[in-house]
Amino acid sequence: MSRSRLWRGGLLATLAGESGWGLVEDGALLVQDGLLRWVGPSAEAPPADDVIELRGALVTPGLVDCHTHLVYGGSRAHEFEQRLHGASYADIAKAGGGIKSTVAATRAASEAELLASARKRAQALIREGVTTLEVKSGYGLDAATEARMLRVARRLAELGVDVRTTYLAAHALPPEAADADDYIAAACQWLPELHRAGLVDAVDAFCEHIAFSPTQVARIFDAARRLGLPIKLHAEQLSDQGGAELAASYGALSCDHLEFLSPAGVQAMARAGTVAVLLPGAFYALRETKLPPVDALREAGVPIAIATDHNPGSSPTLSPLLMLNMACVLFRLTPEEALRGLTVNGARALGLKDRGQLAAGQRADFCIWDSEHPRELAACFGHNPLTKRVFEGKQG
Ligand code: DI6
Ligand code: FE
Repeated sequence: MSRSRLWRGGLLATLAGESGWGLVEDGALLVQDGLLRWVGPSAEAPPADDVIELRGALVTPGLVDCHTHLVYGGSRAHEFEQRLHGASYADIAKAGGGIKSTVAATRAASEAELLASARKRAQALIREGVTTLEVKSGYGLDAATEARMLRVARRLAELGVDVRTTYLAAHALPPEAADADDYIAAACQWLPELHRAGLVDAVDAFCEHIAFSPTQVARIFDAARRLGLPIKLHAEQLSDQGGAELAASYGALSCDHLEFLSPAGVQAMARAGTVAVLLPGAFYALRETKLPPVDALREAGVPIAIATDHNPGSSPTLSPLLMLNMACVLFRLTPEEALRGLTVNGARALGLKDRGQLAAGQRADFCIWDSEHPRELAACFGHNPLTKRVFEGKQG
């Protein structure tokens, strides 16, 4: 057993239970072997080998960014200008820009180049308190480049962040593919080897009129199911394709985006225990006007997560803290729902139960902030009050 360490005298936002901040004033955390061993009032804390005084600082669980496309080559800032001149995201995609242009740049990039650019992005997320990070493939769209992306994603763990990888070969039709069904068949064939190499934690797809149909997505899900891999889905971002119902029928961990989610989709997700991952960065950057059905999700008891969706096109943000603010201002989440979305429910969207709350038995991944109350994290924007980030019990 390693030395135990007590962090004492902080304002803990434990997020314990299903709702509420779970505040503990003058609270303490006992850490040993990378885990929280005890959480409660400082006055009742057990003895420890070392003691660190928090001096009233706010402590929250480490942030979980459960949806990113962090590994890619090139830049799409010119598309930002095109959209400001009136072109839509779908127009740009149909004209061969969008995801396809990032595919060309990613295929042209070496593994070292992809790693160097992805490390900088991951470091930006880490500076705002991210301790668990999901990264999707999907800019390779051939076996070799999808594998390269996933290897690079895995290596980001060297920065001191827990990385979950998601196979998203069903993101767009690659330029050399003549037929979408044939491409999906190929993408299903690449998966077992990537899985054997330990590169895949979950499988995702883009179900949309500019991407793949529910029937095509179901084939990818079947391939995932044969390997026992959990599934996720980019669903109802630009239109209602019934993707959420399909994903729920496979027991999906999450459906993500969801602006066009139908009442039937909400019910299907509630029955399956599927998490709704809302992505305010993409909503904002694409100047969307149709809001995800937050009230219906709440009423049905669907857990809500939020994430950056960092990607070079529709959500080029590297600020999870800004997503807290946007989730409240744009989607009308409460600050508490937003923080739960970026911690415990983000973890749930990845199938992880060992993080996202400050409680005995959870991983010792937490953030110390120069803030007086957790609601300040959502109210404030363009400012980072993180003073310390603890990952697996160690200060970064
Ligand atoms: N939806 C998204 O938000 C990303 N992929 C997707 O299917 C955007 C990907 C991109 O524009 O590069
Ligand atoms: Fe995405």
